[in-house]
Amino acid sequence: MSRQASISRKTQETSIEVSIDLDCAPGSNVKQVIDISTGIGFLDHMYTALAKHSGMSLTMKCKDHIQDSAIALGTAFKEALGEVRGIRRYGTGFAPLDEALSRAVIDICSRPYCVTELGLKREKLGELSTEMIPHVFYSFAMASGVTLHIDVLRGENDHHRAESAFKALALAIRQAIEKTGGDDVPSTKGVL
Ligand SMILES: [Mn+2]
Repeated sequence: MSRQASISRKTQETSIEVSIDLDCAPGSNVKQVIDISTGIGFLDHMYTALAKHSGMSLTMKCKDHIQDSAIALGTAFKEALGEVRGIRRYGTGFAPLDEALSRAVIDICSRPYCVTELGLKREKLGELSTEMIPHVFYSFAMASGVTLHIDVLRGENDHHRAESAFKALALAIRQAIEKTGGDDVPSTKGVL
């Protein structure tokens, strides 16, 4: 069973296309393809890091609607994952980038929640308003239905802090979506 999804949203204000394939990590025999174009270079850089290190193929075309891009990504992620069955469910990722270190913890549980402590001080990173970064994580969590905690534990440089946060999330996702080889629902309730 391939874990893929494509989302296309067109309104008078926005046009977004997202395609995702969750099983493109090295060794999977599927070539990982990443092609992100949001109109904001720094955001493209962050989404590219997220896709690369989570082992996904991800193509995303949108313009100027940062929040919508994160919602579309979350929606596509949830759709690609399908029923939460035969995966690890919980994932933890730690990622350094030079002096910065971040921790991300994810629970794929259909209980959307997001807590972030990023400690970003600059107003902008490239053309991206820094205040949008926690909003991207929040929107992704709400749309995908995951519980997400992301903390930047230390770091001086805001570019490094932000990028390590996205990479930590990538590693957490990669672990959480890993197939167990079984077919069980990873919950005492028997449903997620
Ligand atoms: Mn960078």
